[in-house]
Amino acid sequence: DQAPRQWGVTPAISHALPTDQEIKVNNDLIEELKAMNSFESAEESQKRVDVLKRLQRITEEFVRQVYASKNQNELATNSAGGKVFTYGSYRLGVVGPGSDIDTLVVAPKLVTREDFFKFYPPLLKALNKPNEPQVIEELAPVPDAFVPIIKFVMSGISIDLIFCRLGVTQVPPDMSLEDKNLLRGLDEKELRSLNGTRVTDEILTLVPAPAVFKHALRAIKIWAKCKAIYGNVYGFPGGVAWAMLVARICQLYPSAVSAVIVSKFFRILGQWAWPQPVLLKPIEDGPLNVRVWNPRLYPSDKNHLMPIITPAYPSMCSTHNITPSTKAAILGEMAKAADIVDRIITGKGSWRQLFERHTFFTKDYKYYLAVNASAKEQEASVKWSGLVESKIRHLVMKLEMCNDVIASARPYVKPFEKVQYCKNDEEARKIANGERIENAPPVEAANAATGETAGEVSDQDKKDGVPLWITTFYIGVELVPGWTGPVNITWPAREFYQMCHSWEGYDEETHCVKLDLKKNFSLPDECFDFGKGDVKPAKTVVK
Ligand code: 3AT
Ligand code: MN
Ligand code: MN
Repeated sequence: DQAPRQWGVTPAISHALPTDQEIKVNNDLIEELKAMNSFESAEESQKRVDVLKRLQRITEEFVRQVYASKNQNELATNSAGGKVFTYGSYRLGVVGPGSDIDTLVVAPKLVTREDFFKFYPPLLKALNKPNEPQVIEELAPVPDAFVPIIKFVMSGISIDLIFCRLGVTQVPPDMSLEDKNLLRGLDEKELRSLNGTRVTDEILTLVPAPAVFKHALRAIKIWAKCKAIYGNVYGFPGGVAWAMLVARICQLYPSAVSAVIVSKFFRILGQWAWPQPVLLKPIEDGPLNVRVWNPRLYPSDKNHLMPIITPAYPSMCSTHNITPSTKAAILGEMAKAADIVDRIITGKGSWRQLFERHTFFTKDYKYYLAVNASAKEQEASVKWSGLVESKIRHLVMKLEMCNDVIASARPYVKPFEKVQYCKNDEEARKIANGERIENAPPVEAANAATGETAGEVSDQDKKDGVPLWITTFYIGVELVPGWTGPVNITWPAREFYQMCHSWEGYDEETHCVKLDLKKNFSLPDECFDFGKGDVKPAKTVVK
Protein backbone atom coordinates (compact mmCIF):
# COMPACT_ATOMS: atom_id res chain seq x y z
CA ASP A 1 0.00 0.00 0.00
CA GLN A 2 1.16 3.50 -0.85
CA ALA A 3 1.24 6.04 1.95
CA PRO A 4 -1.37 8.77 1.35
CA ARG A 5 -0.06 12.02 -0.11
CA GLN A 6 0.68 14.73 2.44
CA TRP A 7 -1.12 18.03 1.80
CA GLY A 8 0.60 21.02 3.33
CA VAL A 9 3.31 21.29 5.96
CA THR A 10 2.22 18.48 8.31
CA PRO A 11 0.65 15.03 7.92
CA ALA A 12 -3.15 14.88 7.92
CA ILE A 13 -4.99 14.60 11.24
CA SER A 14 -7.42 12.06 9.82
CA HIS A 15 -8.07 10.31 6.51
CA ALA A 16 -11.42 8.99 7.74
CA LEU A 17 -14.21 8.79 5.17
CA PRO A 18 -17.49 10.48 6.09
CA THR A 19 -20.07 8.60 8.15
CA ASP A 20 -23.72 8.41 7.08
CA GLN A 21 -24.57 11.00 9.73
CA GLU A 22 -21.88 13.37 8.38
CA ILE A 23 -23.18 12.95 4.84
CA LYS A 24 -26.67 13.80 6.04
CA VAL A 25 -25.48 16.88 7.93
CA ASN A 26 -23.49 17.89 4.86
CA ASN A 27 -26.60 17.68 2.67
CA ASP A 28 -28.39 19.86 5.22
CA LEU A 29 -25.57 22.41 4.99
CA ILE A 30 -25.86 22.59 1.22
CA GLU A 31 -29.64 22.99 1.48
CA GLU A 32 -29.14 25.83 3.96
CA LEU A 33 -26.60 27.51 1.65
CA LYS A 34 -29.17 27.31 -1.15
CA ALA A 35 -31.86 28.74 1.11
CA MET A 36 -29.57 31.67 1.91
CA ASN A 37 -29.19 32.38 -1.81
CA SER A 38 -25.49 31.56 -1.84
CA PHE A 39 -25.54 29.98 -5.30
CA GLU A 40 -26.53 31.55 -8.56
CA SER A 41 -28.56 29.85 -11.28
CA ALA A 42 -27.01 27.92 -14.17
CA GLU A 43 -28.19 30.74 -16.43
CA GLU A 44 -26.36 33.35 -14.38
CA SER A 45 -23.12 31.37 -14.34
CA GLN A 46 -23.37 30.88 -18.10
CA LYS A 47 -23.66 34.66 -18.40
CA ARG A 48 -20.37 35.03 -16.52
CA VAL A 49 -18.71 32.55 -18.88
CA ASP A 50 -20.00 34.54 -21.87
CA VAL A 51 -18.79 37.83 -20.41
CA LEU A 52 -15.32 36.35 -19.88
CA LYS A 53 -15.22 35.01 -23.45
CA ARG A 54 -16.08 38.47 -24.68
CA LEU A 55 -13.34 40.02 -22.53
CA GLN A 56 -10.86 37.50 -23.95
CA ARG A 57 -11.72 38.61 -27.51
CA ILE A 58 -11.47 42.29 -26.55
CA THR A 59 -8.10 41.62 -24.90
CA GLU A 60 -6.71 40.07 -28.10
CA GLU A 61 -8.02 43.03 -30.10
CA PHE A 62 -6.49 45.41 -27.56
CA VAL A 63 -3.05 43.81 -27.93
CA ARG A 64 -3.33 43.93 -31.75
CA GLN A 65 -4.25 47.63 -31.64
CA VAL A 66 -1.29 48.44 -29.43
CA TYR A 67 1.06 46.47 -31.70
CA ALA A 68 -0.30 48.27 -34.75
CA SER A 69 0.15 51.64 -33.05
CA LYS A 70 3.78 50.73 -32.45
CA ASN A 71 4.35 49.74 -36.09
CA GLN A 72 4.93 46.06 -35.38
CA ASN A 73 4.95 43.69 -38.33
CA GLU A 74 2.01 41.45 -39.03
CA LEU A 75 3.70 38.29 -37.82
CA ALA A 76 4.55 39.79 -34.41
CA THR A 77 1.10 41.36 -34.11
CA ASN A 78 -0.75 38.16 -34.89
CA SER A 79 1.28 36.00 -32.53
CA ALA A 80 1.37 38.42 -29.58
CA GLY A 81 -1.81 37.01 -28.04
CA GLY A 82 -3.08 38.32 -24.69
CA LYS A 83 -5.10 36.47 -22.08
CA VAL A 84 -7.63 37.12 -19.33
CA PHE A 85 -7.26 35.41 -15.97
CA THR A 86 -9.52 35.68 -12.94
CA TYR A 87 -8.93 35.92 -9.19
CA GLY A 88 -11.18 36.66 -6.20
CA SER A 89 -14.38 34.74 -5.45
CA TYR A 90 -15.02 33.86 -9.10
CA ARG A 91 -11.69 32.06 -9.43
CA LEU A 92 -12.22 30.31 -6.10
CA GLY A 93 -15.63 29.09 -7.27
CA VAL A 94 -17.65 30.76 -4.53
CA VAL A 95 -19.49 33.56 -6.36
CA GLY A 96 -22.98 34.49 -5.27
CA PRO A 97 -25.66 36.44 -7.13
CA GLY A 98 -24.13 39.86 -6.31
CA SER A 99 -20.44 39.03 -6.86
CA ASP A 100 -18.24 40.78 -9.37
CA ILE A 101 -15.69 39.08 -11.63
CA ASP A 102 -12.15 40.04 -10.67
CA THR A 103 -10.29 39.86 -13.95
CA LEU A 104 -6.64 40.26 -14.90
CA VAL A 105 -5.50 41.13 -18.42
CA VAL A 106 -2.03 39.77 -19.25
CA ALA A 107 -0.15 41.10 -22.26
CA PRO A 108 3.36 40.78 -23.76
CA LYS A 109 6.02 43.27 -22.76
CA LEU A 110 5.49 45.75 -25.58
CA VAL A 111 2.09 46.64 -24.10
CA THR A 112 2.35 49.12 -21.23
CA ARG A 113 -0.03 50.08 -18.43
CA GLU A 114 -0.47 53.44 -20.18
CA ASP A 115 -1.58 51.56 -23.31
CA PHE A 116 -4.10 49.65 -21.18
CA PHE A 117 -5.72 52.85 -19.97
CA LYS A 118 -5.54 54.45 -23.43
CA PHE A 119 -6.83 51.61 -25.62
CA TYR A 120 -9.00 49.39 -23.42
CA PRO A 121 -11.77 51.82 -22.33
CA PRO A 122 -12.60 52.86 -25.93
CA LEU A 123 -12.87 49.19 -26.92
CA LEU A 124 -15.39 48.70 -24.13
CA LYS A 125 -17.34 51.83 -25.03
CA ALA A 126 -17.54 50.64 -28.64
CA LEU A 127 -19.73 47.74 -27.48
CA ASN A 128 -22.54 50.18 -26.75
CA LYS A 129 -24.65 50.75 -29.87
CA PRO A 130 -27.24 53.50 -30.24
CA ASN A 131 -30.86 52.42 -29.67
CA GLU A 132 -29.79 49.13 -28.15
CA PRO A 133 -29.47 48.03 -24.51
CA GLN A 134 -26.11 49.22 -23.19
CA VAL A 135 -23.55 46.43 -22.79
CA ILE A 136 -21.11 48.54 -20.76
CA GLU A 137 -22.23 50.76 -17.90
CA GLU A 138 -20.53 52.73 -15.11
CA LEU A 139 -17.16 52.65 -16.86
CA ALA A 140 -14.60 54.07 -14.38
CA PRO A 141 -10.85 53.82 -15.05
CA VAL A 142 -8.71 54.47 -11.93
CA PRO A 143 -5.11 54.55 -13.26
CA ASP A 144 -3.58 56.03 -10.09
CA ALA A 145 -4.97 53.45 -7.64
CA PHE A 146 -2.66 51.25 -5.51
CA VAL A 147 -3.63 48.54 -7.97
CA PRO A 148 -4.53 50.46 -11.17
CA ILE A 149 -7.98 49.30 -12.27
CA ILE A 150 -10.81 49.78 -14.78
CA LYS A 151 -14.17 49.22 -13.12
CA PHE A 152 -17.33 48.70 -15.14
CA VAL A 153 -20.53 46.74 -15.41
CA MET A 154 -20.80 44.41 -18.43
CA SER A 155 -24.19 42.88 -19.27
CA GLY A 156 -25.21 43.59 -15.68
CA ILE A 157 -22.13 41.98 -14.07
CA SER A 158 -19.60 44.13 -12.19
CA ILE A 159 -16.05 43.74 -13.46
CA ASP A 160 -12.82 44.75 -11.71
CA LEU A 161 -10.28 44.75 -14.55
CA ILE A 162 -6.58 44.99 -13.75
CA PHE A 163 -3.55 44.67 -15.98
CA CYS A 164 -0.08 43.18 -16.07
CA ARG A 165 2.51 42.91 -18.81
CA LEU A 166 5.10 40.17 -18.71
CA GLY A 167 8.64 40.18 -20.06
CA VAL A 168 7.69 37.88 -22.95
CA THR A 169 6.88 38.46 -26.63
CA GLN A 170 3.86 36.16 -26.71
CA VAL A 171 1.00 35.41 -24.33
CA PRO A 172 -0.63 32.28 -25.82
CA PRO A 173 -4.03 30.87 -24.78
CA ASP A 174 -2.44 28.15 -22.61
CA MET A 175 -0.19 30.59 -20.74
CA SER A 176 0.12 29.86 -17.00
CA LEU A 177 1.29 32.32 -14.37
CA GLU A 178 2.77 29.66 -12.12
CA ASP A 179 6.45 30.17 -13.00
CA LYS A 180 7.98 32.65 -10.56
CA ASN A 181 10.58 33.65 -13.14
CA LEU A 182 7.75 35.50 -14.90
CA LEU A 183 7.99 38.02 -12.06
CA ARG A 184 11.46 39.18 -13.11
CA GLY A 185 11.62 42.76 -14.23
CA LEU A 186 8.09 43.69 -13.12
CA ASP A 187 7.40 46.93 -11.24
CA GLU A 188 5.51 46.93 -7.94
CA LYS A 189 2.12 47.65 -9.49
CA GLU A 190 2.56 44.80 -11.96
CA LEU A 191 3.61 42.44 -9.15
CA ARG A 192 0.53 43.39 -7.14
CA SER A 193 -1.73 42.91 -10.15
CA LEU A 194 -0.35 39.44 -10.85
CA ASN A 195 -0.43 38.36 -7.22
CA GLY A 196 -4.21 37.82 -6.85
CA THR A 197 -4.37 35.24 -9.65
CA ARG A 198 -1.15 33.50 -8.61
CA VAL A 199 -2.41 33.14 -5.04
CA THR A 200 -5.91 31.87 -5.89
CA ASP A 201 -4.56 29.46 -8.53
CA GLU A 202 -2.12 28.07 -6.02
CA ILE A 203 -4.69 27.71 -3.21
CA LEU A 204 -6.77 25.53 -5.51
CA THR A 205 -3.83 23.23 -6.23
CA LEU A 206 -3.10 22.89 -2.51
CA VAL A 207 -6.48 21.48 -1.42
CA PRO A 208 -7.22 17.75 -1.76
CA ALA A 209 -10.83 18.13 -2.98
CA PRO A 210 -11.72 21.52 -4.50
CA ALA A 211 -15.49 20.90 -4.41
CA VAL A 212 -15.37 20.16 -0.67
CA PHE A 213 -13.25 23.27 -0.13
CA LYS A 214 -15.67 25.50 -2.09
CA HIS A 215 -18.79 24.55 -0.16
CA ALA A 216 -16.98 24.87 3.16
CA LEU A 217 -15.63 28.28 2.12
CA ARG A 218 -19.12 29.46 1.17
CA ALA A 219 -20.31 28.50 4.66
CA ILE A 220 -17.39 30.20 6.41
CA LYS A 221 -17.73 33.41 4.36
CA ILE A 222 -21.44 33.66 5.14
CA TRP A 223 -20.79 32.97 8.82
CA ALA A 224 -18.01 35.60 8.99
CA LYS A 225 -20.22 38.19 7.28
CA CYS A 226 -23.16 37.41 9.61
CA LYS A 227 -20.87 37.92 12.60
CA ALA A 228 -19.36 41.15 11.19
CA ILE A 229 -15.80 39.80 11.26
CA TYR A 230 -15.12 39.93 7.50
CA GLY A 231 -13.10 42.70 5.88
CA ASN A 232 -9.43 43.45 5.58
CA VAL A 233 -9.70 47.27 5.79
CA TYR A 234 -11.26 47.03 9.23
CA GLY A 235 -8.73 44.60 10.66
CA PHE A 236 -10.48 41.30 9.95
CA PRO A 237 -9.57 38.56 7.46
CA GLY A 238 -10.73 39.27 3.89
CA GLY A 239 -11.91 36.77 1.27
CA VAL A 240 -8.44 35.39 0.47
CA ALA A 241 -7.47 34.95 4.14
CA TRP A 242 -10.70 33.09 4.98
CA ALA A 243 -10.08 30.93 1.90
CA MET A 244 -6.58 30.01 3.11
CA LEU A 245 -7.89 29.10 6.57
CA VAL A 246 -10.49 26.78 5.05
CA ALA A 247 -7.85 25.34 2.70
CA ARG A 248 -5.60 24.49 5.65
CA ILE A 249 -8.39 22.54 7.36
CA CYS A 250 -9.07 20.71 4.09
CA GLN A 251 -5.41 19.66 4.05
CA LEU A 252 -5.72 18.24 7.55
CA TYR A 253 -8.87 16.20 6.69
CA PRO A 254 -8.36 15.14 3.05
CA SER A 255 -11.38 12.81 2.91
CA ALA A 256 -13.89 14.83 4.92
CA VAL A 257 -17.12 16.39 3.61
CA SER A 258 -17.65 20.16 3.82
CA ALA A 259 -19.73 19.99 7.00
CA VAL A 260 -16.89 18.24 8.81
CA ILE A 261 -14.38 20.79 7.48
CA VAL A 262 -16.60 23.57 8.89
CA SER A 263 -16.81 21.89 12.29
CA LYS A 264 -13.06 21.23 12.53
CA PHE A 265 -12.41 24.78 11.32
CA PHE A 266 -13.75 26.42 14.47
CA ARG A 267 -12.12 24.04 16.94
CA ILE A 268 -8.69 23.95 15.31
CA LEU A 269 -8.37 27.63 14.46
CA GLY A 270 -10.06 28.78 17.67
CA GLN A 271 -7.36 26.94 19.62
CA TRP A 272 -4.49 27.63 17.22
CA ALA A 273 -1.19 28.62 18.84
CA TRP A 274 -1.34 32.16 17.39
CA PRO A 275 0.92 33.88 16.36
CA GLN A 276 2.13 30.64 14.81
CA PRO A 277 1.40 31.21 11.11
CA VAL A 278 -1.13 29.32 9.02
CA LEU A 279 0.78 28.05 5.97
CA LEU A 280 -0.44 26.02 3.02
CA LYS A 281 3.09 25.03 2.02
CA PRO A 282 6.68 25.85 3.04
CA ILE A 283 7.58 29.46 2.29
CA GLU A 284 9.63 29.64 -0.92
CA ASP A 285 12.58 31.71 -1.90
CA GLY A 286 12.68 33.31 -5.30
CA PRO A 287 14.47 35.34 -7.91
CA LEU A 288 13.38 38.81 -6.84
CA ASN A 289 14.79 41.35 -4.50
CA VAL A 290 11.48 41.57 -2.62
CA ARG A 291 10.43 40.85 0.92
CA VAL A 292 9.04 37.43 1.76
CA TRP A 293 7.23 37.12 5.10
CA ASN A 294 9.81 36.20 7.74
CA PRO A 295 9.41 37.14 11.40
CA ARG A 296 12.99 36.09 12.15
CA LEU A 297 14.29 38.63 9.67
CA TYR A 298 11.77 41.46 9.88
CA PRO A 299 10.66 42.82 13.28
CA SER A 300 7.39 44.15 11.82
CA ASP A 301 6.41 40.61 10.74
CA LYS A 302 6.81 39.54 14.37
CA ASN A 303 3.95 41.87 15.30
CA HIS A 304 1.37 39.97 13.24
CA LEU A 305 -1.14 38.53 15.68
CA MET A 306 -2.80 35.93 13.43
CA PRO A 307 -0.53 35.48 10.43
CA ILE A 308 -2.15 33.76 7.45
CA ILE A 309 0.47 33.50 4.73
CA THR A 310 -0.16 33.48 0.97
CA PRO A 311 1.36 30.44 -0.77
CA ALA A 312 2.58 32.01 -4.03
CA TYR A 313 6.04 33.57 -4.11
CA PRO A 314 6.60 36.23 -2.77
CA SER A 315 4.65 35.02 0.29
CA MET A 316 2.97 37.76 2.31
CA CYS A 317 0.88 38.00 5.43
CA SER A 318 -2.75 38.55 4.36
CA THR A 319 -3.81 39.55 7.87
CA HIS A 320 -1.29 42.21 8.97
CA ASN A 321 -4.25 44.49 9.80
CA ILE A 322 -5.54 42.38 12.69
CA THR A 323 -5.41 44.16 16.09
CA PRO A 324 -5.84 42.75 19.62
CA SER A 325 -9.55 43.70 19.61
CA THR A 326 -10.35 42.23 16.21
CA LYS A 327 -8.40 39.09 17.12
CA ALA A 328 -10.47 38.76 20.30
CA ALA A 329 -13.67 39.21 18.29
CA ILE A 330 -12.66 36.54 15.76
CA LEU A 331 -11.65 34.03 18.44
CA GLY A 332 -14.79 34.78 20.47
CA GLU A 333 -16.99 34.04 17.47
CA MET A 334 -15.02 30.89 16.67
CA ALA A 335 -15.51 29.58 20.20
CA LYS A 336 -19.27 30.17 20.03
CA ALA A 337 -19.46 28.62 16.56
CA ALA A 338 -17.51 25.54 17.69
CA ASP A 339 -20.19 24.75 20.29
CA ILE A 340 -23.03 25.35 17.84
CA VAL A 341 -21.44 23.14 15.18
CA ASP A 342 -20.80 20.34 17.69
CA ARG A 343 -24.56 20.20 18.22
CA ILE A 344 -25.25 20.32 14.48
CA ILE A 345 -22.84 17.47 13.71
CA THR A 346 -24.51 15.23 16.28
CA GLY A 347 -27.96 16.10 14.95
CA LYS A 348 -28.98 18.27 17.92
CA GLY A 349 -28.91 21.64 16.19
CA SER A 350 -29.51 23.23 12.80
CA TRP A 351 -27.22 25.15 10.46
CA ARG A 352 -29.47 28.18 10.69
CA GLN A 353 -28.20 28.71 14.25
CA LEU A 354 -24.64 29.10 12.94
CA PHE A 355 -25.71 31.89 10.60
CA GLU A 356 -27.64 34.03 13.07
CA ARG A 357 -27.11 37.77 12.79
CA HIS A 358 -24.53 39.35 15.11
CA THR A 359 -25.58 41.45 18.11
CA PHE A 360 -23.02 44.20 17.57
CA PHE A 361 -25.49 47.07 17.97
CA THR A 362 -28.19 45.34 20.00
CA LYS A 363 -26.22 43.75 22.85
CA ASP A 364 -22.46 43.81 22.60
CA TYR A 365 -21.49 47.30 23.78
CA LYS A 366 -22.67 50.12 26.01
CA TYR A 367 -20.55 52.72 24.21
CA TYR A 368 -20.12 53.29 20.50
CA LEU A 369 -17.73 55.68 18.87
CA ALA A 370 -19.28 57.10 15.70
CA VAL A 371 -16.81 58.43 13.14
CA ASN A 372 -18.58 60.91 10.87
CA ALA A 373 -16.86 61.75 7.61
CA SER A 374 -18.68 64.43 5.64
CA ALA A 375 -18.21 66.34 2.41
CA LYS A 376 -20.21 68.89 0.46
CA GLU A 377 -19.99 67.10 -2.88
CA GLN A 378 -20.75 63.51 -3.65
CA GLU A 379 -17.54 62.86 -5.56
CA ALA A 380 -15.42 64.38 -2.80
CA SER A 381 -17.39 62.33 -0.31
CA VAL A 382 -16.49 59.02 -2.01
CA LYS A 383 -12.76 59.74 -1.86
CA TRP A 384 -12.86 61.26 1.62
CA SER A 385 -14.91 58.49 3.21
CA GLY A 386 -12.54 55.95 1.63
CA LEU A 387 -9.59 57.72 3.18
CA VAL A 388 -11.26 57.91 6.59
CA GLU A 389 -12.27 54.23 6.29
CA SER A 390 -8.64 53.24 5.71
CA LYS A 391 -7.69 55.00 8.98
CA ILE A 392 -10.34 53.35 11.16
CA ARG A 393 -8.09 50.47 12.17
CA HIS A 394 -5.42 53.00 13.19
CA LEU A 395 -7.98 54.73 15.41
CA VAL A 396 -8.84 51.32 16.87
CA MET A 397 -5.17 50.76 17.72
CA LYS A 398 -4.95 54.16 19.44
CA LEU A 399 -8.07 53.37 21.45
CA GLU A 400 -6.57 50.01 22.44
CA MET A 401 -3.57 51.89 23.84
CA CYS A 402 -5.84 53.68 26.36
CA ASN A 403 -5.94 50.41 28.24
CA ASP A 404 -6.49 51.97 31.67
CA VAL A 405 -10.04 52.83 30.51
CA ILE A 406 -10.73 50.92 27.30
CA ALA A 407 -10.65 47.11 27.33
CA SER A 408 -11.36 46.69 23.61
CA ALA A 409 -12.46 48.64 20.56
CA ARG A 410 -14.05 46.72 17.72
CA PRO A 411 -14.87 48.35 14.38
CA TYR A 412 -18.11 47.55 12.60
CA VAL A 413 -17.38 46.32 9.07
CA LYS A 414 -19.77 48.47 7.05
CA PRO A 415 -20.11 52.21 6.57
CA PHE A 416 -23.48 53.98 6.88
CA GLU A 417 -24.24 56.61 4.27
CA LYS A 418 -26.68 59.48 4.29
CA VAL A 419 -27.36 62.80 2.64
CA GLN A 420 -28.68 65.66 4.71
CA TYR A 421 -30.24 68.68 2.99
CA CYS A 422 -29.20 71.67 5.11
CA LYS A 423 -30.71 75.16 5.13
CA ASN A 424 -27.40 76.84 4.31
CA ASP A 425 -23.61 76.45 4.42
CA GLU A 426 -23.53 77.51 8.06
CA GLU A 427 -25.94 74.78 9.08
CA ALA A 428 -24.02 72.23 6.98
CA ARG A 429 -20.82 73.23 8.76
CA LYS A 430 -22.47 72.81 12.17
CA ILE A 431 -23.88 69.40 11.31
CA ALA A 432 -20.54 68.25 9.91
CA ASN A 433 -18.95 69.24 13.20
CA GLY A 434 -21.52 67.33 15.19
CA GLU A 435 -23.28 70.31 16.74
CA ARG A 436 -26.86 69.61 17.76
CA ILE A 437 -29.36 71.44 15.55
CA GLU A 438 -32.97 72.19 16.44
CA ASN A 439 -35.36 71.09 13.68
CA ALA A 440 -32.72 68.96 11.97
CA PRO A 441 -32.96 69.13 8.18
CA PRO A 442 -34.35 66.20 6.15
CA VAL A 443 -32.15 63.14 5.73
CA GLU A 444 -32.03 60.34 3.21
CA ALA A 445 -30.20 57.41 4.74
CA ALA A 446 -29.22 53.99 3.45
CA ASN A 447 -29.68 51.35 6.14
CA ALA A 448 -26.43 49.37 6.19
CA ALA A 449 -28.25 46.42 7.71
CA THR A 450 -31.11 46.16 5.22
CA GLY A 451 -29.78 48.15 2.26
CA GLU A 452 -33.04 50.10 2.17
CA THR A 453 -33.26 53.85 1.90
CA ALA A 454 -35.12 55.54 4.70
CA GLY A 455 -36.48 59.08 4.86
CA GLU A 456 -37.72 60.17 1.47
CA VAL A 457 -36.76 63.81 0.92
CA SER A 458 -39.06 65.92 -1.22
CA ASP A 459 -37.69 67.28 -4.51
CA GLN A 460 -38.28 70.81 -3.22
CA ASP A 461 -36.17 70.19 -0.09
CA LYS A 462 -33.47 68.68 -2.28
CA LYS A 463 -33.52 71.71 -4.57
CA ASP A 464 -33.49 74.29 -1.77
CA GLY A 465 -31.09 72.51 0.56
CA VAL A 466 -27.31 72.46 0.72
CA PRO A 467 -26.53 68.72 0.54
CA LEU A 468 -24.04 67.24 2.98
CA TRP A 469 -22.87 63.68 2.32
CA ILE A 470 -22.15 61.94 5.61
CA THR A 471 -20.55 58.51 6.02
CA THR A 472 -20.53 57.05 9.52
CA PHE A 473 -18.30 54.27 10.81
CA TYR A 474 -18.93 52.71 14.21
CA ILE A 475 -16.53 51.29 16.75
CA GLY A 476 -17.91 49.32 19.70
CA VAL A 477 -16.06 50.37 22.85
CA GLU A 478 -15.79 48.10 25.89
CA LEU A 479 -14.57 49.73 29.09
CA VAL A 480 -12.24 48.13 31.59
CA PRO A 481 -14.44 46.21 34.09
CA GLY A 482 -15.32 48.41 37.03
CA TRP A 483 -14.42 51.69 35.33
CA THR A 484 -17.00 54.34 36.24
CA GLY A 485 -15.05 57.49 35.49
CA PRO A 486 -15.25 59.61 32.35
CA VAL A 487 -14.30 58.11 28.98
CA ASN A 488 -11.64 60.45 27.78
CA ILE A 489 -10.59 59.85 24.19
CA THR A 490 -8.91 63.20 23.58
CA TRP A 491 -5.56 61.68 22.70
CA PRO A 492 -6.73 59.01 20.19
CA ALA A 493 -9.11 61.57 18.68
CA ARG A 494 -6.35 64.12 18.15
CA GLU A 495 -4.05 61.53 16.61
CA PHE A 496 -6.84 60.31 14.34
CA TYR A 497 -7.82 63.79 13.16
CA GLN A 498 -4.19 64.49 12.39
CA MET A 499 -3.91 61.28 10.35
CA CYS A 500 -6.98 62.15 8.30
CA HIS A 501 -6.06 65.79 7.84
CA SER A 502 -2.60 64.95 6.56
CA TRP A 503 -4.11 63.32 3.44
CA GLU A 504 -2.76 65.13 0.38
CA GLY A 505 -6.29 65.72 -0.98
CA TYR A 506 -7.60 67.19 2.29
CA ASP A 507 -9.28 70.58 2.08
CA GLU A 508 -10.88 71.96 5.22
CA GLU A 509 -13.57 73.76 3.22
CA THR A 510 -14.74 70.51 1.60
CA HIS A 511 -13.96 67.73 4.09
CA CYS A 512 -14.80 67.19 7.73
CA VAL A 513 -14.30 64.29 10.13
CA LYS A 514 -15.72 64.23 13.64
CA LEU A 515 -15.86 61.63 16.41
CA ASP A 516 -19.00 61.23 18.49
CA LEU A 517 -19.05 58.90 21.52
CA LYS A 518 -22.58 57.59 22.04
CA LYS A 519 -24.42 55.43 24.54
CA ASN A 520 -26.07 52.35 23.05
CA PHE A 521 -29.61 53.72 23.47
CA SER A 522 -28.85 56.75 21.28
CA LEU A 523 -27.78 54.76 18.22
CA PRO A 524 -29.83 55.75 15.15
CA ASP A 525 -32.37 53.42 13.52
CA GLU A 526 -30.16 52.71 10.51
CA CYS A 527 -27.98 50.45 12.70
CA PHE A 528 -30.83 47.99 13.17
CA ASP A 529 -32.61 45.45 11.06
CA PHE A 530 -35.95 45.47 12.85
CA GLY A 531 -37.36 43.06 10.25
CA LYS A 532 -34.84 40.45 11.43
CA GLY A 533 -35.80 40.97 15.04
CA ASP A 534 -33.22 43.55 16.14
CA VAL A 535 -34.33 45.35 19.30
CA LYS A 536 -32.84 48.75 19.99
CA PRO A 537 -31.15 48.95 23.42
CA ALA A 538 -33.28 50.84 25.92
CA LYS A 539 -32.07 53.45 28.38
CA THR A 540 -31.63 51.63 31.68
CA VAL A 541 -33.33 53.39 34.55
CA VAL A 542 -31.21 53.56 37.67
CA LYS A 543 -33.37 53.02 40.74
P1 3AT B 1 -17.10 39.01 -3.81
O1 3AT B 1 -17.75 37.72 -4.17
O2 3AT B 1 -16.64 39.79 -5.02
O3 3AT B 1 -17.91 39.81 -2.88
P2 3AT B 1 -14.25 38.64 -3.38
O4 3AT B 1 -13.52 37.78 -2.43
O5 3AT B 1 -14.06 38.37 -4.83
O6 3AT B 1 -15.79 38.59 -2.96
P3 3AT B 1 -13.42 41.37 -3.94
O7 3AT B 1 -13.96 41.31 -5.33
O8 3AT B 1 -13.73 42.59 -3.16
O9 3AT B 1 -13.88 40.13 -3.04
O10 3AT B 1 -11.84 41.24 -3.95
C1 3AT B 1 -11.17 40.28 -4.71
C2 3AT B 1 -9.68 40.39 -4.47
O11 3AT B 1 -9.21 41.66 -4.91
C3 3AT B 1 -9.29 40.32 -3.02
C4 3AT B 1 -8.04 41.11 -2.96
O12 3AT B 1 -6.94 40.32 -3.32
C5 3AT B 1 -8.24 42.14 -4.05
N1 3AT B 1 -8.68 43.44 -3.50
C6 3AT B 1 -9.95 43.83 -3.27
N2 3AT B 1 -10.01 45.08 -2.78
C7 3AT B 1 -8.74 45.50 -2.72
C8 3AT B 1 -8.13 46.72 -2.33
N3 3AT B 1 -8.84 47.76 -1.88
N4 3AT B 1 -6.78 46.79 -2.41
C9 3AT B 1 -6.06 45.76 -2.85
N5 3AT B 1 -6.58 44.60 -3.24
C10 3AT B 1 -7.89 44.46 -3.18
MN1 MN C 1 -14.88 39.65 -6.28
MN1 MN D 1 -13.61 42.90 -6.84
